[in-house]
Amino acid sequence: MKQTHYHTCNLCEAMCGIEIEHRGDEILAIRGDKDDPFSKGHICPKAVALQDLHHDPDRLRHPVKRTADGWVPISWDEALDETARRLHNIQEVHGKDSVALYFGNPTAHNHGALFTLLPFVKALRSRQRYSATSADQLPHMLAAWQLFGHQALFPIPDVDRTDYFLIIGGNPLASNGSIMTVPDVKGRLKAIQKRGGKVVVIDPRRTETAKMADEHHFVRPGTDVYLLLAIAQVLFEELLVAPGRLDDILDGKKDMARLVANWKPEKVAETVGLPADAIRKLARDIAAAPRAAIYSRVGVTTSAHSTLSAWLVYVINILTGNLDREGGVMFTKPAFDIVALGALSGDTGSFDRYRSRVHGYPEFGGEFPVTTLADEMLTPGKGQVKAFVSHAGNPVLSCPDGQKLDQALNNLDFMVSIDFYINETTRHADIILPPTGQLEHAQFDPIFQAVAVRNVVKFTPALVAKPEGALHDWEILNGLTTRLNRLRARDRKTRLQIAATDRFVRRLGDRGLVDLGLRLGPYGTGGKVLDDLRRNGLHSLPKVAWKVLRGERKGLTLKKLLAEPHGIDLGPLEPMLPERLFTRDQRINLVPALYFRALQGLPAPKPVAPEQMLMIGRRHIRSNNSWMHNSQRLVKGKGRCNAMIHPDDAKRLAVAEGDDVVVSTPSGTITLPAWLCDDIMPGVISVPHGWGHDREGVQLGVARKVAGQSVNDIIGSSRVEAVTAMAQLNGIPVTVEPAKGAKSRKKAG
Ligand SMILES: Nc1nc2c(c(=O)[nH]1)N[C@H]1C(S)=C(S)[C@@H](COP(=O)(O)OP(=O)(O)OC[C@H]3O[C@@H](n4cnc5c(=O)[nH]c(N)nc54)[C@H](O)[C@@H]3O)O[C@H]1N2
Ligand SMILES: Nc1nc2c(c(=O)[nH]1)N[C@H]1C(S)=C(S)[C@@H](COP(=O)(O)OP(=O)(O)OC[C@H]3O[C@@H](n4cnc5c(=O)[nH]c(N)nc54)[C@H](O)[C@@H]3O)O[C@H]1N2
Ligand code: SF4
Ligand SMILES: [Mo]
Repeated sequence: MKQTHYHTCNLCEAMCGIEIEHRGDEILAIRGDKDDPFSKGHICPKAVALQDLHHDPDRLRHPVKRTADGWVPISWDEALDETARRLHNIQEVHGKDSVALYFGNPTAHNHGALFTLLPFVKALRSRQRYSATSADQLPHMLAAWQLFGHQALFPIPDVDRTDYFLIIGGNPLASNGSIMTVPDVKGRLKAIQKRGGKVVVIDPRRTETAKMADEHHFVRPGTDVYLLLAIAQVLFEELLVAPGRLDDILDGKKDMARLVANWKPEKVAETVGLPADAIRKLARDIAAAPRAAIYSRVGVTTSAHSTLSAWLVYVINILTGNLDREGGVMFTKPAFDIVALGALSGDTGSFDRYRSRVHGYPEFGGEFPVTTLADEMLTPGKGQVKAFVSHAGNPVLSCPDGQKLDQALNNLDFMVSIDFYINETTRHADIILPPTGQLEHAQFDPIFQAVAVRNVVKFTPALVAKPEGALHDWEILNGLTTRLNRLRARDRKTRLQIAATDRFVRRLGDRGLVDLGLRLGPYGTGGKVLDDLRRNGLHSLPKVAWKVLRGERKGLTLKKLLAEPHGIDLGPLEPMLPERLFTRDQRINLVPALYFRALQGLPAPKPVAPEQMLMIGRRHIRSNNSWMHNSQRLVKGKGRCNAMIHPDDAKRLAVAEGDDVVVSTPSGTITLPAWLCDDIMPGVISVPHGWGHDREGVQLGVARKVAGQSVNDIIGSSRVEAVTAMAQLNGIPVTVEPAKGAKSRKKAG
């Protein structure tokens, strides 16, 4: 029988509602859900490819173990028991920190994994924790923590009401938005223009977003910090600073004025690549706009000086009165309030409480930056990493010096991956624990609902019942946690407690946890309970949980949410300050000491030598980091793993369209076809990441054929950001040469 199921696409951050027509397990069509109050029918080509994931013959459906004869299927009990035992034994011999963990991007899109990840981390008690955070949004989190007191309290552009939207280092038309959940971003940008507002883009490439913008300015990669300092300088010099309502809770305005006083536009213009007048005009336009939102993303946070740049963007919003006002940047009020719930455990953020063994890099939020992951495995001595757990990640392709990590993973005593593909990273595992696929589990987005441009909430059940013998991510993680804790328990009482917790989690399930979170949230009825929990500590949660779940049903509950298969719109963003601040005094200090020091260490701007090529990344609407290349419908057509280069540079280097070029850094070389295009700033080349699938043992039939090269094989891990040591993935100095002889097999484009 033909059926219709409503779901939420979880491939990127936009949370588009989809309508799936299916006959049992067979998917007949995937369309946008017109009745989803948030996405209103919008989808991108990736949603349609969800069926390819669902039916993909390469997707693992049972645990596998590596043997001399290749991968063999094993039972869940065997897989979980052996994994826990080996991790435990290695920690017994080599210490807690001998096991490293890495959580990848899709972890954030899987509520079950998010709920069970912390207990698992706690069970391992290793300081060797890593995630895609340090290749992505760490600078935003650091700034949110320092300014607003909570690392997950992000100011979100109020796109639907702004008059002036300045996008720095983001390309939402390709990425569909990030730390800004905004389905149909194109439609929403057009709406800004229609109501007389302006969209302005600052990017070294005339991107898809730049092309529809009212203004686009090229910027030299890695120089945003100078541009932002100059904008702030103009605001002070021309008396355009007007924080408005927030002035009463602001500290450090005078310090800020002093700090930027020397950064006149003339001082930075040549380095940044923008005339001083254009910089002044930007500052004046931001100040003059009735409501402006200034937004920065990956191009800024994974470039040089990302700590300072991310902070300055928030500061400029504050100085111009655009923080927490309609049409500016605002705080979302999510139904499942992960921000408040996170603060319950006292965990609002941390930095540099301890340092990494090999390079002495600072911890952030309990994690080390991925720039040291391979070296912690390769460098002998006390504390060397001997075992590795990866969850929903592919660090061999996504982290700098990928080829080094590729080798390091070969030399481990044990590795386990929780993933449904045998990819460039998981091929090194001893055991792979595959969770259910995107349509086999329910979908709820505690993170992305909390950064959405409207207050929205939605829960969608799985399309199909969990296949026989399959486990969800949360069941796998909980299974490992329980086993690890059991192995460590010294007495009967502890063992009984472990069993009770395990029963609690399994009985509650991911649904129960969502229900609990909704009831405790601002639209539920559990606000008072939340206060109690805050006072009494999280350990009282299991007791409190049952009480809340059996209690009143007036506010929002999962049951009510399930009755609305298209989701519920909870209205536009609302001013939330100062109440929402997590700073001790509920005030905002514009210049926390960390930034003051960082600014003292900022090198003077210097123009780049004309022959120096700088490499940046590029995202494409039909791709998703490293893992959607096994869908024929997404990779078909012209190859996309190529080097975009300006025709002037190509001429100087004697490179023609489609020629193979060799791109090199001290870390290595890759060879890929050139795509001549004047959308890129002269002196800059752009190469996408997440390719390079033709390695031995990778079991991705379609991806292997399109293969490409991994740009992270030549992005070194020693170029780190000065404050946080996080990865620098954009603005990499490279040498570009025509490959000798051979023409590329595939034409670029
Ligand atoms: N289709 C698709 N969507 C995705 C993803 C994907 O891989 N594919 N990935 C998802 C993930 S994990 C994330 S984090 C988000 C990222 O979302 P975005 O941040 O919007 O991602 P990008 O498209 O990489 O945009 C970064 C832009 O920064 C520019 N840039 C590079 N260097 C600099 C610089 O020094 N200064 C300035 N001003 N700009 C610079 C680049 O040219 C690029 O246009 O996208 C998510 N959505
Ligand atoms: N040069 C360069 N490097 C970059 C970037 C860049 O712009 N340029 N961007 C960086 C950014 S922003 C990010 S976020 C990282 C991403 O880097 P990673 O998170 O390391 O890599 P992904 O490609 O997202 O890998 C996702 C893996 O998760 C698996 N997976 C998918 N869904 C699930 C699930 O529900 N459960 C489980 N258990 N597994 C699942 C997939 O099979 C795949 O193997 O890359 C970073 N690397
Ligand atoms: S923009 Fe595309 S990938 Fe992102 S949620 Fe919507 S349909 Fe899915
Ligand atoms: Mo990301």
